[in-house]
Amino acid sequence: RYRMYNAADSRQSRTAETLGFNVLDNQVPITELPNTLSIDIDIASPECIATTLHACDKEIFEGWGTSSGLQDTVIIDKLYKVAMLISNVVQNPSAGCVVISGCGTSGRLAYLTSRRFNKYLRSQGQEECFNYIISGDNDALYSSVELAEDDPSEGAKRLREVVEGKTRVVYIGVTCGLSAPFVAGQLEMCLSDLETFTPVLLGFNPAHQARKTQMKNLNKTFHQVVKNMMMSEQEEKAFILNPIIGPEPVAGSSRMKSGTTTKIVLDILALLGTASFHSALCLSAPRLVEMYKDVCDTVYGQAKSLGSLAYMAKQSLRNNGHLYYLGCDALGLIGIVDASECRPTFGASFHDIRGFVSGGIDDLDSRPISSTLSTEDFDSEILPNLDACDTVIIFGADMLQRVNSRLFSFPCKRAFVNFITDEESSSALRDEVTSSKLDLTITVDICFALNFLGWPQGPQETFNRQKDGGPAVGLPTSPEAWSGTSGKMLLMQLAREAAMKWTVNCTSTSAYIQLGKVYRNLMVDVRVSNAKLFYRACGIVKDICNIGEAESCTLLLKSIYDEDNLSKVQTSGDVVNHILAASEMDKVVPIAILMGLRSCSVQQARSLLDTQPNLSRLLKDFQ
Ligand code: F1P
Repeated sequence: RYRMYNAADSRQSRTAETLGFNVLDNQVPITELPNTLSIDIDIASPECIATTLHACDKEIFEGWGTSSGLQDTVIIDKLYKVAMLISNVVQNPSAGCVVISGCGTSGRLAYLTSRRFNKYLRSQGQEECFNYIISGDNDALYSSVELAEDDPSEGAKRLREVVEGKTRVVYIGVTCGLSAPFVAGQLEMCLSDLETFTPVLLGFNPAHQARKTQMKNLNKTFHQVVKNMMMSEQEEKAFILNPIIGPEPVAGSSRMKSGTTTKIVLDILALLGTASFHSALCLSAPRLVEMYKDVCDTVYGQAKSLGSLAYMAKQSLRNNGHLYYLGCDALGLIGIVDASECRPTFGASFHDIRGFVSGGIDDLDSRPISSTLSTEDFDSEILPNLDACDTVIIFGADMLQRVNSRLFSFPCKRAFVNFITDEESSSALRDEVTSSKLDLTITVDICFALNFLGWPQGPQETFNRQKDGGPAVGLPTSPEAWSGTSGKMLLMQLAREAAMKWTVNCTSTSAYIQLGKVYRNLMVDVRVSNAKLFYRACGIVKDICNIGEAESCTLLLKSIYDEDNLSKVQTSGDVVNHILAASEMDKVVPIAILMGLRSCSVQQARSLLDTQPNLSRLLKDFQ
C-alpha cells in the first residue's frame, strides 16, 4: 500500500492540474493529499480506525513534515496580535465588531464560536460583538448548501450587510484549503478598505498552494488574493494564519482535522481577546494548545470504546436503521453539524444520521432555519418509530437527565457518552435503571486537561449561590477570582465541545468507513456539489483508475448525465451545469470509478453497485 502511494505521489503533478490548484509548482495542496498514516483505514478494525484518526489528529499539535503545527512560533505570535485587535473591539463594541465567516464546516464553526462568545459577553454584562457569516445562510448550518461557496460577490454582499455602521472590523475568513471564492470576495472587500477592516485568513495550506483557478465575478484567483494579503501583512494590516497540520485522515475531508483546528484557533483567539473578563486564569496560547492536545489524547484514549460505538452505528446503518445524536446546547449543535456533513462527504441520506438539540435552536430567531432539530421534534417524530435497528447516542449528563424516559422502553440500542469536567463530577446519573438500559457507556474524563490552569478556589455551585444571595462558604475572595470562575466555566464548555467534535467525527467517519464508503483513504462516494468537490471527484476517479484527466472527467460526466454517449451540450457545459445535474444523481463517483475499472456502461456499473453496495470491497475485487 505504501508503494501504491509512492506511485500516487508521482501522479500528483497530473492531479494538481486537474484540481486547478497549483499549475505553477505542480503540487497537490496538503489539505487534499491522502495521509500516509491512514492508508489502511478502510481495512482496519473499528478500534484501529480510532487509533488511526488519533495519529492523524496528533499532527495538529506535533506538526507535519518540517512544520510544527499549532505550536509554530510564527503562528503563536500572530495569534496574540489578532487577539489584541479582537480585544480592542470587545472594549468598544459600539464602533466595532468581529466577523467570522466561512463555507460548510468552516461557516458552522464560525457560528458556534460567535454564539459561544456572545453568550459569554452577555453573562459578563457586556455587549455582544461577534458575528458570523456562512455561505448559503442559516440553512447551511445544518445541511450542506455547497454551491453557494463559489460566489465571491455574494460573500462581499453579506459582509457589507453585517458590518453596516461599524468603523472597526476584525474579519476572520476561514477556508481550510485556501480556496473558497465566497471568502475571497470578502477578503478583497476588506483589502480595499484597511482603515475599517483588518482581514485575517485562516486555512491550512502554505500560501503558495492557494487555489489558482480564476473565480467568477472577481477576475482573480484565490492565490492572487493571498498575495495581496501577504503584502498588507508586512505592515500588520492583515494576517494569514495557516498552521500546517498535515493531510486529513480521509483525503480532503476538511470537516475533520482542519475543522477541529479551526475550532481551536477561533477559541484561542476569542479567549485571549476576551481575557480582560477572565484575567485570573492567566491564559497563554501555547498552554491552551496543550489543553486541547490533552483533550484529544483523552478522547482517543478510549479508542476501544469509540470503536464499539462506531460499530453500533455501522450495524444500525447497515441494517437500514438510523443513528441519532441527542445533546444539550453546543453539544447538541455539534452533533447536528456532524450528522449533516455525512451527506456531502459519504453520499449519506438525510435520514441516516440525525442530531437533535435539547431546547432547539435558541438564538437564530431573526434568521430562522427550516429543519426540525430539537429533542422535542425527536420525541414527537422519531421516538415513536424507533426500532431494534436504530441507535440513539445521548451526549452529556445534562442530556441524560432530560431525555424522555420513554426512550428506555423502545427496542433500540442506546449509548451514553459523558464528558467529565469539574462541573459534572458531582452530578449523579439518572438512576441505576437508566444505566442498566444503556448498551454502552463511555466516560471521557477531561478534568486533568483543565487542571493545569490553576483554577480559583471554590466550586461553581458555591459561586452561584452567593450570587443569588446564598451563604458565603468557600467563596472566591477577589474580583479576579470571581471572573476566573466564569472563565473556568467557559473553558470547560470549550473543552467539552472539542471532545464532542472528536467523538462524533470518529463515530460517523468510522461507521461509513466500515460500510465501504472509503477506499484506501479516499472518499469514493463524495457528493459532487461545488467546484472544489467536482475537481476532487475527477482526481479520485483518475487516481483510482490510473487514467488521464480528460478520461476521468468524461467518466464523471457520463455518470452525472447517466449517458454513455455524451452530447456536445453536455461536454461543453460550464462546471456549474455539471454540479447542478449531479445534485439530482446518486453514486456519481462510484459509478464513474467502476466504469473506468471495468470499461463498462453506466447501467452495468449501476447494477454492479446494486449487487454490492460496499464500494471499497467492490473496488478491491477489481484492482
Ligand atoms: C469548505 C467546505 C467544507 C466541506 C466540503 C466542501 O471548505 O464546505 O467545509 O466539508 O469539503 O467545502 P473550505 O473552504 O473550508 O476549504
